[in-house]
Amino acid sequence: MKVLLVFLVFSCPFFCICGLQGRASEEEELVQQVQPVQQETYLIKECLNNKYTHNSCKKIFCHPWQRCVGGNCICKLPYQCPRNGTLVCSSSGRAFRNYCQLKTYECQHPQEKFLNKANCMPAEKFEISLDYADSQSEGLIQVKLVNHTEKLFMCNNEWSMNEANVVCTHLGFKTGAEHHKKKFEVPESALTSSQCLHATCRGLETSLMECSLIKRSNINSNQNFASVVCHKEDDRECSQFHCVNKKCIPLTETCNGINDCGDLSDELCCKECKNNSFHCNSDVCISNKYLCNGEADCLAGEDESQARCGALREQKPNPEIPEQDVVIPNSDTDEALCEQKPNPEIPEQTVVIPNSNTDEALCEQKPNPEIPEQDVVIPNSDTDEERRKIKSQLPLLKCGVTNHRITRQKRIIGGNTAGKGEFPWQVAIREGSGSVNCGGIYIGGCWILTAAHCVRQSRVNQYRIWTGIIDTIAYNQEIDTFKLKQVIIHENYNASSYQNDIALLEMKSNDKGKPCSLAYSIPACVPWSEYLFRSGHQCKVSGWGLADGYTKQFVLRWGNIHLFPNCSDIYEERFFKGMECAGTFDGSIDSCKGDSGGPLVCMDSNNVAYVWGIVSWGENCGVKGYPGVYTKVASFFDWITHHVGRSLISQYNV
Ligand code: 4AZ
Repeated sequence: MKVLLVFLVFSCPFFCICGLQGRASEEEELVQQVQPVQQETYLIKECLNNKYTHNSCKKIFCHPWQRCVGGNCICKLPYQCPRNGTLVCSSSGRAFRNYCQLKTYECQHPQEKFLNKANCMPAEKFEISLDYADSQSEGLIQVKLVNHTEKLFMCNNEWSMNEANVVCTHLGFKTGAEHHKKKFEVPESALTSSQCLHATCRGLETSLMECSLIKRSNINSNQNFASVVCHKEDDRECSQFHCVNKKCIPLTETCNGINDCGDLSDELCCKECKNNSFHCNSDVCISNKYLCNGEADCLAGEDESQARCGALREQKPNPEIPEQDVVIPNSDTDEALCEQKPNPEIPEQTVVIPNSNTDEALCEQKPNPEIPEQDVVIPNSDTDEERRKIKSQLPLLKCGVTNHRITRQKRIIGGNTAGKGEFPWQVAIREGSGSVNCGGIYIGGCWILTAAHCVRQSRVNQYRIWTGIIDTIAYNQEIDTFKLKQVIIHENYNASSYQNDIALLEMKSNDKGKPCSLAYSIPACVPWSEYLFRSGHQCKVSGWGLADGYTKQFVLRWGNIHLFPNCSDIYEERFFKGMECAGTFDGSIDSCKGDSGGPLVCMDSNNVAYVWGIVSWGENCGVKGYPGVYTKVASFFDWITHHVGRSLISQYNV
């Protein structure tokens, strides 16, 4: 995408604003600069049209106090949060059972921000102010902590757009910060403080108190304090990168793993990532400090894969706290208190400073023994751990995991013979006592996913679903058979073009009154986002369809094939949105007649299987240059949830 870099620079140009205090100057004024023409190679234009933000669960995981509905993270109600957790207090002194409940309340009452963990104490305020500037939307940041009289400047080292966005959001600037550094004229006398407050935020917190805060000695950093210019909403022209929240940021700041926009929109549509940030398969850039931190940020978990993190996990104690950091005592009473409850992780001379918390919470703090002397962790801030805890308490759907490792046996077309339990989501659809005419995929409850061209509503009573089956001839006791309650064919299925070739079959329970119990089946997970897997990814197709030489098969077979790019170039006007191509370049492995309705599953980094495709059609079978065509299940996630219910198939974001 070619972009003309003739742009208006507001205030001081972005690249020249730096942290040291100095004189506010003419640079503040609107200046026009002509920059060389630059080719923007990082952004994906079609993706940008979707206007994805930090609330788009097709691109990111929702916060644990949110749910994903129709592709958007929306706030839960307090009762939908886990019940237990640490008590928290809001900025107006209201107590909440836990952090999740406060955050759900904050959604409806934006003024009600997080103040601290533990019980609420008589109102003592936490204050942030912007000082030493003419405008109220910018300045040096000063903070007064609860139970502290003095005001502290924020430390400037490691001060990034993440922290600046949180300060501005906290102060009521909805779109966060415009710049995270700017020169301000500050009298020498104001700069006497030998301490500063160091913040580490993820960037999407709404209160600075949610960030991890450490009081640091500022001796070595040369009185260098953090400043900010908050973004005021306006309708200025933007010839650089236009964030979804209308902020205008330099193109150079996109796809760098830093949330410059404040709504993440500069990081969600990236072909590649700059500055060593990590590129998720979903084309999202994440900061490399989130790699191997025990929490998946990429949809398919590749930032936490065993292959990437296996060795690292053994070496890395805590990725967030720098090596030389230690916690320091400040009062004798606190020290005495915690001495009674020795914590093996706190070195002898260290104690944590209390603010308005209970003694217990005080001693519960587990500071890192490596925080440098004179530095003090502000307890009851840093909700990241709390957020992770809540996340771990959310219900987790069991799907896509097999009890068996898939074996590689000799010989679908060019594939292998499946072993028992290797494809526990695979089902066979039979008409009466006839042979298997189509495959299907068990997705949980009483529900089977298949191709619309496999079934007719009028034959609902004739169909039988066979589960736990490998050999279609030899019936054994491990096979469960089910009659159908209903056949739901996609309302826009087109029998001549095979558009929307998808259907749901609801089985009748085999045990009266009880839900379907399938002894030998495990559901495949249903992908909630088209961005979970991309072209090139290797997936597995399985079925009882014709094999090499168009020969009939009785034992389940499977093959490794990969997702194809540019399928519309191959099948031209026959290819539609909601279809996906997969195969091998030489056509040696392919699905064929009889495999229809069956699964194409793709594995995420934890080897969890997602039903990515439903076998639909293709130009014959095994023909070089003509991969099989599959119904792209992720495109029908909302349709599926509408019929089967969200809770049954939502693996995350519930
Ligand atoms: C079929 O007729 C069919 N090679 C299924 C898959 C493919 C072709 C035909 C893909 O059911």
